[in-house]
Amino acid sequence: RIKRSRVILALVIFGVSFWLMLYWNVSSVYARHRSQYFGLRKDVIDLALDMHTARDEDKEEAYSEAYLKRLGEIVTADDQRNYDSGFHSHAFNQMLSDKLSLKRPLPDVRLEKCKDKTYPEDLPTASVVICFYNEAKSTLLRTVNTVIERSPAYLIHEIILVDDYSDFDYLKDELPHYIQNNLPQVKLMRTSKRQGLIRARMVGAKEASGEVLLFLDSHCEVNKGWLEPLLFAVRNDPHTVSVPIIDIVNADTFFYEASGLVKGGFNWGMHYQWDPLTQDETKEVVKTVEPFKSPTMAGGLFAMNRLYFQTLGEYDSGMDVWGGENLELSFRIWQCGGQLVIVPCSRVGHIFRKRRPYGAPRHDTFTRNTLRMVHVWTDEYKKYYFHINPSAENVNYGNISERVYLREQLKCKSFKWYLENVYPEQLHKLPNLEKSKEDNLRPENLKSQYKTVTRAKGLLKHAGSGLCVESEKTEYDKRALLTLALCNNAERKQMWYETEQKDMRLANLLCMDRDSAAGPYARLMKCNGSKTQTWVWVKKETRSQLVNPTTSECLVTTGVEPGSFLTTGSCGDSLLMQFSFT
Ligand code: LR7
Ligand code: MN
Repeated sequence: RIKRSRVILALVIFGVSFWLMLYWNVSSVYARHRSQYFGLRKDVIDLALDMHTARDEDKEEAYSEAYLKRLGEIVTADDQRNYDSGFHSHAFNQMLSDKLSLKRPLPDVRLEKCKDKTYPEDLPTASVVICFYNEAKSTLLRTVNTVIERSPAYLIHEIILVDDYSDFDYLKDELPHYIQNNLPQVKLMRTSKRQGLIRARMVGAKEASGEVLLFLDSHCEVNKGWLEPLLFAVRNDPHTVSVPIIDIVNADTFFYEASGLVKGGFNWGMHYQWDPLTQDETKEVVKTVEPFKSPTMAGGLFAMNRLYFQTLGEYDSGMDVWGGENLELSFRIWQCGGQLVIVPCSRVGHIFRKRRPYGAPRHDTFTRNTLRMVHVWTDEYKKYYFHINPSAENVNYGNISERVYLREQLKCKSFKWYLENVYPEQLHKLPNLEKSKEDNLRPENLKSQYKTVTRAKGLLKHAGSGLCVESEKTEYDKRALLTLALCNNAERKQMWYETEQKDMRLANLLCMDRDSAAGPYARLMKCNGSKTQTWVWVKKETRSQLVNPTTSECLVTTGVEPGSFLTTGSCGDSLLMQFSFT
């Protein structure tokens, strides 16, 4: 008898504590997230959180432009204008950013073991270098403020801001005053003409006098304990370049989200990509929280011994504005005797946006910069790049003799050595030169830099005819038009991926695009996050339509027989506009 009542008692205690724990857990997660929006009006916070959970739970309306705009409606007409112009100039929700505290609390997303790790006091000092071009004031100051707030003061030798000849008035007038009056650690420089981020960083690095250079983008938020482990890795070996885990600050909601354990790679289009760690590697990192080797880095956020940066040849000053410098530096580090590591205990948030809101003086700086890199560093392997990218052969990339000379002077190893020793996975992914370019266009070569999470995958079926939307050519043919055809589950050119970025990707490769400048029909284009590639499902009573929120037009077929083309038009009740995603 006694035994039985004890069992019951134990069960009751277990039950009660289970629910308490669950409640405590859920509510503390909620509280933690609320605190990110500290200082905002309650209704604004609720909406921002709501947008998040809605997106996570895959609710329909959640990601539509209209829904996001409610954030503007809740506040004032000024805010609304701010909201639109903010997206236009910065490709993120500047209105919300302006309302958030410059030092809002962030969730401590570090691995448990990182939290009680200690570092020696004699770490090298850092010169933090932040370049910016037309950055928003709040995001720029938040970057600077979090660095000041979340770093031991004695480790910050200086913070160097390099204004890359921005046009915005507040950056020219207000910012210098603000810095002078409030931020004694900060040195503000301005280039005498637009240099692009690569040369602007070199300008900042020349001015620096700390032991370690620490580069950041101008829209970051450093998190608790970010600095010490980065400096520790560089102190232990001056030829080690250390990179934090780059967490995600959502461009729409400014929600801070932890990134998983990944390392840097690239594909043969020479785009940077994230590679997941294997299960064993993950286990090891969770257990030891030690830095782990990475074949490449994303480019914007890293710590490097200043003298080593110089002797290794800084950057290629022939590279313009944006792109390519990250792989160039990564290859150079590895091939010339250094190493690149990701430091799991260091966390820095970065605003990932869907497009770059600024132009470049030269047409396609990514291709030009990449060509310079490819010709200096990749030896005979450049044939793979050109096989994937034949049109790059005709692009002018200027004179690279200085960089070739640098490579000789530093006695750097071959690209073959790099692949075999640092990125062996990539050797299994060599394009087959015997096959056509098309056959080689595997997903990893085509995926845009704008990586995104798939929300759903399936056939896109026209309700009236029961036919499915497919590419008139193959799933990887850029510019191909979209047509109706008999549905076939096994056909790659009918398999659509709906992503978190609100685009529709065929075979997860190219995006449905309705750029009226390209002609009257919908077509496939390289994914670039632009408005003409944004699609939202609107489902009301009997309607189920795919709408482009910018133009408020609906996807529509021009006929109901196979071969009919797809275009867009004003939304209405027509059967030609009814689609389902199965
Ligand atoms: O002409 C310019 N002058 C500048 O000073 C253009 C840009 N900039 C500044 C800009 O204000 C920003 O602070 O340079 C910085 C980087 O520009 P972004 O934020 O537009 O670039 P990104 O974040 O899209 O690009 C990533 O790849 C770039 C390749 O050239 C750089 O290496 C960026 O630093 C890099 N960002 C990161 O690595 C952060 C993590 C994102 C990822 C992946
Ligand atoms: Mn950036």
